[in-house]
Amino acid sequence: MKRKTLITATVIIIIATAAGVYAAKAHLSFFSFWKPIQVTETITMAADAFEPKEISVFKNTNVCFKNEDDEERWPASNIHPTHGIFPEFDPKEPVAPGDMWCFQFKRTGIWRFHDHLFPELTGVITVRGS
Ligand SMILES: [Cu+2]
Repeated sequence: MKRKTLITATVIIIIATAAGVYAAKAHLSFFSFWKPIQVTETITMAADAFEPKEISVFKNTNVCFKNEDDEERWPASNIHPTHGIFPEFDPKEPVAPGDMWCFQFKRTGIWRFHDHLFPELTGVITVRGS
């Protein structure tokens, strides 16, 4: 009897953990009080654009900018050249080809950005509360 109870409890814990992990990945609001996983999104800095150019994420998401260009790139908050709208959203230096720069968005809002070295390249990150 005790062994059966132990097995049942173990199965319930495994299912609950799996559901929690799935919920955290899928941003299900019911489980938003418990997010064991750091959610990360990647924006590729391709030769002529940010890909994707627009993303919507939940607060505290870590957004990584991966430089797949063969030149230095520099993602940063608008407005060019001062980046004053969200000054922390700025690596303050170029990102070398093949490197990546990540930033955790702790503030909700609609954050427009550009490439400081190629200001015509732009994008938008919408950060929602969880
Ligand atoms: Cu700039």
